[in-house]
Amino acid sequence: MVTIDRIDAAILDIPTIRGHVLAMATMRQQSFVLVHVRFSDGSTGLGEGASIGGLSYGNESPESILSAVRDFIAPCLNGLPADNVNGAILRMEKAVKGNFIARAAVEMALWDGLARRRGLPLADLFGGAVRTSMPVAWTLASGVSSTDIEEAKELIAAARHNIFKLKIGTRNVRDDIAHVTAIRQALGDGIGIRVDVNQAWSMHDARWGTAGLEELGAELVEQPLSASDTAGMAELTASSRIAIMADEALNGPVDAQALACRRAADVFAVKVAQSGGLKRAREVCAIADAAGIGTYAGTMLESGVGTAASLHLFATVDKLQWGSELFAPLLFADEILAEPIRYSDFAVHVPDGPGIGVELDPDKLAHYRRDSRKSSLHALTN
Ligand code: MUC
Ligand code: MG
Repeated sequence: MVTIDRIDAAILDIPTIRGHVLAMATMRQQSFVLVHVRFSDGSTGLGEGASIGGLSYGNESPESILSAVRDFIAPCLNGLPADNVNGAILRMEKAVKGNFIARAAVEMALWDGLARRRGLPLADLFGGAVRTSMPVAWTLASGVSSTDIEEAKELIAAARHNIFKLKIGTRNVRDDIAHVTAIRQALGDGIGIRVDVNQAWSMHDARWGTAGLEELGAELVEQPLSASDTAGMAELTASSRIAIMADEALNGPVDAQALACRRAADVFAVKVAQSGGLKRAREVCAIADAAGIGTYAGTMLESGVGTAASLHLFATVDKLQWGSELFAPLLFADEILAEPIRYSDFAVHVPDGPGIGVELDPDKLAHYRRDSRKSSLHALTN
């Protein structure tokens, strides 16, 4: 029987191509935790966990993810049967509460290892892909309207993106609406405009904001209110023509069920990391589907490793009415994969298997790695 032999993890810090201005933080770099699992037959699996803006987005940081993986998850999984990913998930959920991103990173590496041993794309472990590519939005978040417009025009001309998510919530509502209007007018019809408020609005702001956004033809507002304000989200969903999307409020199937019961969103931003893993993200999609809520493949701004795993999972879901925002590898100043994920024709393409279908570039790994512990570095590159 093949067993889980060793789990290593390391933080990589990679600069972004420009400041990424979100309501709660401005990112100038992203920090990913890469997880490498070695199995007793010599096979390996790769996973990733990323948070956004340190602890300003949620309750996990790169450092907490690293510690959870190394100090708590690895010891409870070592020696378990490698092919029983469901068993490992239960063991992790029993031993480690919360820490969804950390658990998801390890689970990803277990699925990747299993798929590689079987010589299959990871999507096949979830019943097979029903799509080989998906629409991919880009986030405009330079903080300056004219820079965002220039950036969007270049991306449209390159046939890379025709859906844009605008990060708002740092200004007052009136100025935010002026910012979205300027971009909408400059880009014209036929271009999808969505906004992400990252919880920055009060209910009063949201009433004005959603009305203004409806008027200018935006399609969707993501997490306008605090993640804890389910009643407010339900009220907005009932009263707005523009779609209301839950993001930070959605941490796995239990939240999905609660939001669906209260009809507190039109759309779920389903994130593998935030859901607690690929399997639980698939369950979130099933709840959305059963409740008539649309799905959107979200990101925690992962590198190509986490992005590839998400692509495999979202390739298998029946419906993906709002496409994806699996663009993050393009937000970083450098590529850590040996072969980058392909973006063309306004879509992102699912990498071919086995496993997640991508490999790390060992030189990039060595370059961006935060610590210099050679033992882990060796394990991550072999
Ligand atoms: C978020 O809140 O959705 C996703 C895309 C992006 O630019 O930021 C993330 C976080
Ligand atoms: Mg969001």
